[in-house]
Amino acid sequence: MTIGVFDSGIGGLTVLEELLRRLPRHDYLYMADTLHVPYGTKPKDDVRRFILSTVDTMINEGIDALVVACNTATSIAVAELRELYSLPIVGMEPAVKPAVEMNRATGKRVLVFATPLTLQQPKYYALVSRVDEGGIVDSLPLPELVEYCEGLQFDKEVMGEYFREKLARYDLDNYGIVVLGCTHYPFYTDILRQVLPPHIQIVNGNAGTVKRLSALLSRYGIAEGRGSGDVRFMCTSGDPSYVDKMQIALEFVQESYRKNEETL
Ligand code: DGN
Repeated sequence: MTIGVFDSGIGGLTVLEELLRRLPRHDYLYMADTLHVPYGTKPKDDVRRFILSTVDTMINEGIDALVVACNTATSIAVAELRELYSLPIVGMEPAVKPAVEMNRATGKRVLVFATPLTLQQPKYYALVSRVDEGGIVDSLPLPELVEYCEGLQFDKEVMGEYFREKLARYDLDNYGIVVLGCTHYPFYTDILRQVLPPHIQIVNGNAGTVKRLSALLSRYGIAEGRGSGDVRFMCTSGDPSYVDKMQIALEFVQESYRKNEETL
């Protein structure tokens, strides 16, 4: 039983880390669409084509379930993928609903970070209008962040400055939660922790996705894994140095999780 995990680049590794921790008895194929990363700043129709072609390659590799570990790809193509393939498929959803619920008692606002393409999609509008009765959700596109992440730019000074600039126009006292609505962004949880006031919680949708996958596998009768958490890495450009980079990046996420259990 192999679970396919797909992203434009290394972002989905933050989801893979959660999968390996929660569902260690499955094996994994991790696929990055390195020919086309980043997705979040490209035209929707192009991104849709890239997604369909990359998932097709993964299906041909023999996956038994698919995790679309990319918010941008989910908002554009998850419905179409479910029509095309009969295997269990789960996608990402920015954790707006739990954030709104968590903030109800405090009366503070919620700030969602995501790619421009995710924030422009009807799926995102539908989600916010469904859960944000009090009008407390604000959204901030971070168009540069995926490329910083792909370039392994994790310098505290450089990235701290980047976030401070993006947040300069917000009165952060009014906010209680920041939602990371792109799977690349949890790489920056530690840096954001230094930039944001201590009362602001940082949440992402990774645990929710893994829970939905677990439930879906049970429904398909394939919850019982017989694997051992093996991971095979692939990328659409076939570049072996990118495979090395994915391995290093996964170790980075696993190490951050161990250091900082409550926020990743
Ligand atoms: N990890 C993708 C996401 O969650 O939206 C990034 C998309 C992109 O390539 N910009």
